[in-house]
Amino acid sequence: MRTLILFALTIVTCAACADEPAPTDAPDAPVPVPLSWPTHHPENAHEYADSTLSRFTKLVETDDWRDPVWNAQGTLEAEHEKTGLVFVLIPEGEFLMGSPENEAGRHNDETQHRVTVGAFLLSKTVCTQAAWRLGGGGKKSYFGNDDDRPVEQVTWKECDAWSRALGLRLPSEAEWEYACRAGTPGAIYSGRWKIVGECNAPALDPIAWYGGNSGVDFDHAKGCDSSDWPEKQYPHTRAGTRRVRLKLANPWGLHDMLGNVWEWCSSLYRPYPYDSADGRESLTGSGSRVCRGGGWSSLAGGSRSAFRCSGAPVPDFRLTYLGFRPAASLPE
Ligand SMILES: [Ca+2]
Repeated sequence: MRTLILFALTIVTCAACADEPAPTDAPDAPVPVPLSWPTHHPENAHEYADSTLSRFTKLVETDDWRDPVWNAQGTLEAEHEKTGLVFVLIPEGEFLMGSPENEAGRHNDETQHRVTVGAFLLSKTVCTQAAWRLGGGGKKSYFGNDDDRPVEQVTWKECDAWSRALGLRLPSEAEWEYACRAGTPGAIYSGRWKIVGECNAPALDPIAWYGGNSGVDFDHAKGCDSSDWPEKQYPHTRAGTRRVRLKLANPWGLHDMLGNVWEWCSSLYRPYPYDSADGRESLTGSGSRVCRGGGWSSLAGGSRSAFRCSGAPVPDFRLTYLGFRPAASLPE
């Protein structure tokens, strides 16, 4: 994997977000336990299938989950007890995976095709150092001793094992891209996608820490020398990971999908079309696993929703700009 990977992200800011859940109508049917979240959608909330809502209810009634609420983006979320990570309920749906041939920064392994994704949960942030420790993980991060920074220098096997021990899992690359896009068709989930320089795509700045801005007001003693990075959006000389949630969330409430650290996916890297049944989701299969989203040292072109990083051999691959974001399945 190149140290600098080009990607551009588009962030969508959420308009007209509800400050708090709208009043809910009193349900007529008996409710098994007191629910703290409305069973009717507040204004601007996302539409979930009734079956998804009932499976989410079943999930948050277990001891492993707490505090379900509608968030400011109109999606449901709940906290995972053992790690303190908050997960967003990602609605089921279909999307166009990949990128159009005229997208700036595009690679030829991004052929567009339609993919259907079932409802699942995905952490609002990448796994932090605090969550990694709470979940039983050992000391790993180069940019360590900061609870709110991403865990990094973690291998795919470590992330997979850590997740499954906690009832979680890694997302597939289809789930990851679907959640990253959050309904947006463009290169990134914010504004207009334009690459001005190798490390300069202005629309990334509100949503992502990438090579163009990751050293601005850098706040960790172990910064890496960024003085010779090309065509930076802002001048900086030391860079590294940044605390999570400092940039705007995507339309479903997920932070740092683009930038900060790359994120391991469950999938083996194979050509499109994506097919979850063709062996690429085998947890024991050999080959490179996909990582997504770009990191703090990425070029603008590498920070796009559709970008696939394939240069990640398993099992020993670990980098200071590679972490992960756990997912969870809904109960049947
Ligand atoms: Ca990321």
